[in-house]
Amino acid sequence: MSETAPQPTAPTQDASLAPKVGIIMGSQSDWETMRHADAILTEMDIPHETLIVSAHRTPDRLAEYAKNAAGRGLSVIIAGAGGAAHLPGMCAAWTRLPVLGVPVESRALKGMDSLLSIVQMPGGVPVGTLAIGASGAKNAALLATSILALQDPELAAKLDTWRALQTASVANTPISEND
Ligand code: RP5
Repeated sequence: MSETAPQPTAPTQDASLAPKVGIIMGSQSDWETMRHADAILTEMDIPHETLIVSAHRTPDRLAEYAKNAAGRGLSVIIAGAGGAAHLPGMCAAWTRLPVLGVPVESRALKGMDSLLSIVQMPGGVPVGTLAIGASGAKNAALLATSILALQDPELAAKLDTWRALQTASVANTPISEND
């Protein structure tokens, strides 16, 4: 998938290729953060789609997307937004699917506004909130992978391998800049 712009996944007749995870974001400007979720899902060979869906600029698009998500076969939605970031919460209001919220780092408040907007959901409509920025986007995709792996032994093995490689990549001792 392109590193520069989110693209909707083309409709497919093959059920195994139908998207299982939806990555939505409030604006094109969120792609720089959300592409890290896209990269992990691509690495895990998880069929997914990436779309711009704004809670306030395209409210009808959001309602239609979230209401139809479960029926279209999606299992998890990752929603990234910045500022007054109501996208994940509003998405969760329209669907029973797990919604993972990624606070995008805002210019004015460094993402604290995004984080608090997403994490402080009133009881009854949960959003699983990740860290601000690229780490949050990456972890949202890894968490989505974990959720899907509960029902998919092959994916579970792939995730175990991914984690083992990560562990193996950590050096025992730091390298001095003078070496
Ligand atoms: C939010 O407003 C988006 O999620 C984005 O993080 C923020 C700024 O959007 P742009 O003004 O860059 O389109 O809706």
